[in-house]
Amino acid sequence: MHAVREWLRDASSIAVLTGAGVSAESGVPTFRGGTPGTPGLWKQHRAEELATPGAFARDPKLVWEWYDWRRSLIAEAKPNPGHYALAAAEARARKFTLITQNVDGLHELAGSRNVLRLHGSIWMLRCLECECEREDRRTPLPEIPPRCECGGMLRPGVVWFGEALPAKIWQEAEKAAREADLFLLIGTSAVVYPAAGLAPIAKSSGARVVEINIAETGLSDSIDEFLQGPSGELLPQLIA
Ligand code: BV8
Ligand code: ZN
Repeated sequence: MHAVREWLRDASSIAVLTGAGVSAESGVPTFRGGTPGTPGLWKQHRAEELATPGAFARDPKLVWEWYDWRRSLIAEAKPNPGHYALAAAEARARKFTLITQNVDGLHELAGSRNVLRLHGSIWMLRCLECECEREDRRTPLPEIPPRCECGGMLRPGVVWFGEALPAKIWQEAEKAAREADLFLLIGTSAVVYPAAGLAPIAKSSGARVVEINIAETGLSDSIDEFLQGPSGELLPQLIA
């Protein structure tokens, strides 16, 4: 822990990848917690089945019920000390890029400025017809599935499995990982690609990689330092 605090202080360029684990202490259930009531397991459906274009084409109402349920959960969630610590670290660092897989918007709410949202935002809705995109924070949504003024059906502004990540955002994330001399991997099971590829990219470009998680992941034995514990507790200790 002490060494990592020094690395943080001396780093000239920091890149961070966060996953659902950083929002767990805000009461937003993780994807693969697997316990009933998490997005990973909702009404006997798994996230990987519902978060796909196929599921939406087959049953837009069911997929929207899942997102509406998650939106209502997230609307009640507040950023936790881990989110605030990352926002404070950004304010103090020379170069700091926060890359997140989360769609809950809690990093922005905690004051993080330079946030790359690899998988989009649960608050954005996009029209399948006219492709217009707007932020809509109403929970619950007035109608399911929600409709655009043009009559088209709206979809959640997130990246589903099998869909490409926004090209510009992915390029910026890759660049930040390559140029970082310190890379923090926080609260992610590191099973979803291409996001999970960022830590190895940073490592092979010469960065020190530090992982913060309550449990080991597939990347834990190929990084420089593994700090075991809840990010809401460890991050404030690291960044204070
Ligand atoms: C792509 C948005 C190609 C939606 C998400 C086979 C078939 C089809 C595809 C694939 C395949 N094999 C591989 C793929 C590629 C696929 C993939 O990686 N699949 C995995 C499952 C194997 N990837 C894709 O499809 C990507 N696109 O490849 O496109 C392409 C290219 C060009 C042109 C066309 C196509 C798109 C991936 C994006 C999917 N969308 N979400 C929504 O949110 O509804 S992914 C989803 O998983 C969430 O975004 C989530 O963030 C992400 C990753 O999960 P985690 O964040 O890691 O969360 P998880 O629950 O897994 O883990 C929580 C962690 O926190 C745990 O480690 C836990 O220990 C820890 N934790 C818990 N509490 C705490 C904590 N840590 C600290 N403190 C705590 N308190
Ligand atoms: Zn429209």
